[in-house]
Amino acid sequence: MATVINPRGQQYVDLLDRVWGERRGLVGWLTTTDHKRIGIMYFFTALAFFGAGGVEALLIRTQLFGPHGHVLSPAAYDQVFTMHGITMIFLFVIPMTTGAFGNYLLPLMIGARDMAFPRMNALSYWIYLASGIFIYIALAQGHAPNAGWFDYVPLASKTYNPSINIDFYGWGLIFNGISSTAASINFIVTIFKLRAPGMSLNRMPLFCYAFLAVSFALLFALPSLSVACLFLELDRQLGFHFYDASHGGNPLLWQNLFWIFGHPEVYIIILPAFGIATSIIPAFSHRKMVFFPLVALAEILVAFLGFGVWVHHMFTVGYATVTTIYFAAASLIIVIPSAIQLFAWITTIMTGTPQFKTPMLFIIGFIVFFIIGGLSGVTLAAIPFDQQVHDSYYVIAHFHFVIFGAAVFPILGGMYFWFPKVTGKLYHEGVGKLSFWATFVGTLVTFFPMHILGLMGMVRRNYTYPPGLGFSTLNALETVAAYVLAAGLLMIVLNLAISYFKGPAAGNDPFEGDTLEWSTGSPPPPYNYAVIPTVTSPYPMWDKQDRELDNKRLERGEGVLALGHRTPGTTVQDARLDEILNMPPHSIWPPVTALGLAGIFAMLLLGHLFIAAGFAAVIALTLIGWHHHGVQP
Ligand code: HEM
Ligand SMILES: [Cu+2]
Repeated sequence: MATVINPRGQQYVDLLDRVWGERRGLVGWLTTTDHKRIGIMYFFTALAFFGAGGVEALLIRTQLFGPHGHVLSPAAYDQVFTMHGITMIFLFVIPMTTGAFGNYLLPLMIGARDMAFPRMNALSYWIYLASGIFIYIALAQGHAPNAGWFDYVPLASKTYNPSINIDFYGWGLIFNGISSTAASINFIVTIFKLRAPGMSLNRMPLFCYAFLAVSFALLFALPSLSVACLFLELDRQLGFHFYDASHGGNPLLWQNLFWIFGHPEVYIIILPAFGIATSIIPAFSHRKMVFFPLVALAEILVAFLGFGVWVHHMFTVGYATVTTIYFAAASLIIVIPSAIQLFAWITTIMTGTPQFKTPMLFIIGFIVFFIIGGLSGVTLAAIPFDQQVHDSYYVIAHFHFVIFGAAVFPILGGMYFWFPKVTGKLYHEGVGKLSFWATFVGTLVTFFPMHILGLMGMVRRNYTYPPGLGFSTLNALETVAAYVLAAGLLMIVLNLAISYFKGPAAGNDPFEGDTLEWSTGSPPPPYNYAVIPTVTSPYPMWDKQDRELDNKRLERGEGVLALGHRTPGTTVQDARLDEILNMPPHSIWPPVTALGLAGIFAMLLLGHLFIAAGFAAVIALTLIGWHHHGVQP
């Protein structure tokens, strides 16, 4: 909206700047409730955890470079691979997609001025940060969780793991889950109630459908993990017997509760990647996405069907075939909505005029890795084959192609794609392409040979292996490739960091995107849009007449809502104007509440239940202060 037509329009913009202007300095970031600033905080925090998870991955690979590695002791190795898994999944990939991309882009894409619950949004971030620090204090003390990211009992029980390691896992994940649950509620209400008037559900971008599916999946999956961890801590700290077979409990209860969460979790990881892909492909193919309604439906179906397959992680526990066969069939059915999306992406590219700039290259990489990971996934749904390769490197290969290849590549492509929007600068295209090829080749060579090692019998989670089993050459190759991959990732970060300071100006819409965020400034002003945008199709940015109409509306002061922190509330299906919502400005309550919660979990970890109750009282007081302000929470 940089192009203001007349002085009257400029007056409205000045007023909006005064009303929505952010506080400066550290206090400004500490008390912000602006979704863009919160998105940026999520981005750098998740990037730091990606760095930590990456260092852990390189430590693992260096230890496995050759037989009889001595980089890590067996005990240290257990902590490192466990922390690698926990970090990459709970502290990097989900906060990066939902926390950073979702937070920054979703309100912009639906034409809103903020998320529905701005202070709760800030709270989600501060809890995420606190829970990440909580878990990393364990590593700093040398007591990191060490029973793997799915933490099976009885290995994780007090009997076999008497120290505090597992308690950091149990309480840390419950703590972290509060952040994701609050964020999901925020996304669902924002998507259903804050879309710009006219953006009916059939005009909502596919990116938003992916985030709607993710939010519902998180909301329904997380309670299973939280209950599982609570039972674990009751067993460990208060001597209950939920998982203790010798006292009538059942260790398989943990596996079922964990994977009822765990499998939907993998779709929670990949669905935002689908959303990013559906944003980048139309822009660089210069055409609309084919089968739009089917792709939207497929995104939701993937999340829904993902709740019915969890036992495919447990084909070796001895369940009857009548049980496992259902889960095998259900796992194969999920291929259908995934394939619908795959063919829609490929058809859109092939029937458009594709331009292979860096963001698009990462999406091509994503499609290649999604196919490789998807195909190995199909083989793992075949029970007899799975029983052969369960817990081997074949499984490690499979999920790294889907989680790293298919989930992280769109994140990397998205970083390049929206960098100009967030910073107002262009990145270096040549270095961008180079960083893609290093990352692509590094990923392929790091993880593909793992299929072969798995078929040869190399099992996961072993800190070393003897010579003479034929594992050495492929492991050495994988380790070298992992360093090439790391170099590629570093090149991306450096390219964007240097371009932030030295890059040429990008303008509002350097890639001719189709969604609304490209219609406002780069970076967007704190109020996002001077005029709440007019929307008449799923491709609002390509509806030039509507964008011109908005300029005219600004001159007339229509839809400006400049009196206070305001954004329109609209009806769920047709997005007809329903009410004007008053949004809270900055607030100190979210970080204070998160600090109180950290106090509770620290005391639960140490077994000081009464002090934990004391912290709960403090939080009750902050919530009274929080609700004292009579505006949106
Ligand atoms: C950056 C490149 C990466 C490399 C080189 C890498 C390498 C590895 C290796 C070698 C293992 C097996 C350790 C063992 O079983 O002994 C592993 C496990 C794992 N990785 Fe990665 N990984 C990378 C990125 C990621 C990402 C991005 C994610 C998720 C978003 C991820 C999630 C996991 C999980 C969940 C495990 C299982 C840990 C466990 O057994 O508890 N990895 N990784
Ligand atoms: Cu699964």
